[in-house]
Amino acid sequence: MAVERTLIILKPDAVLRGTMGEVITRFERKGYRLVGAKLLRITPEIADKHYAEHIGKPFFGSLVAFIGMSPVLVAVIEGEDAIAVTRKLAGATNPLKAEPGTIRGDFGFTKGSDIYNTIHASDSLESAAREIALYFSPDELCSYDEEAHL
Ligand code: IDP
Ligand code: MG
Repeated sequence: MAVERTLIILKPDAVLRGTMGEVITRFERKGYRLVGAKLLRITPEIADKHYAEHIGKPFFGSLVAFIGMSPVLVAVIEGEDAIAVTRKLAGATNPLKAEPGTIRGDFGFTKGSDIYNTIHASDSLESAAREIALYFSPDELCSYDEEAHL
């Protein structure tokens, strides 16, 4: 398995409910490293780029409103097989269907048809590269000294 980088976004429900630290802790416990992180607000313009594949879908308007309702924490996670494992740790898109023990299963909730699912995680090598470049310049990402890996 290769060492990969993937993008996560701790969505407004994590920021507003104060669960960011607990979510980040799960990645740290798993042995993954944070190689970049920043708070920013996802404007409709950024949302159009980030969620381009979903433009026109019935939930798109509520998704843009949700993702922009507060600042979010965008971060890059690095480690072995990080893209697939991060998706597994995140759990199913719908928090009511996500397994207990997953981030969305433990922290996510719904209100009617609105989904508050706590975390975004890139779904492939291509999306990870595209999404990391959308939020970070190369000099904002830190490499760890190989000898310092535990
Ligand atoms: P993913 O985040 O698990 O990859 P996607 O299908 O790519 O799921 O959808 C992107 C985001 O759009 C979801 O995380 C969720 O916030 C929102 N979303 C997806 N489907 C629905 C829906 O049916 N209703 C409301 N929001 C949705
Ligand atoms: Mg997706």
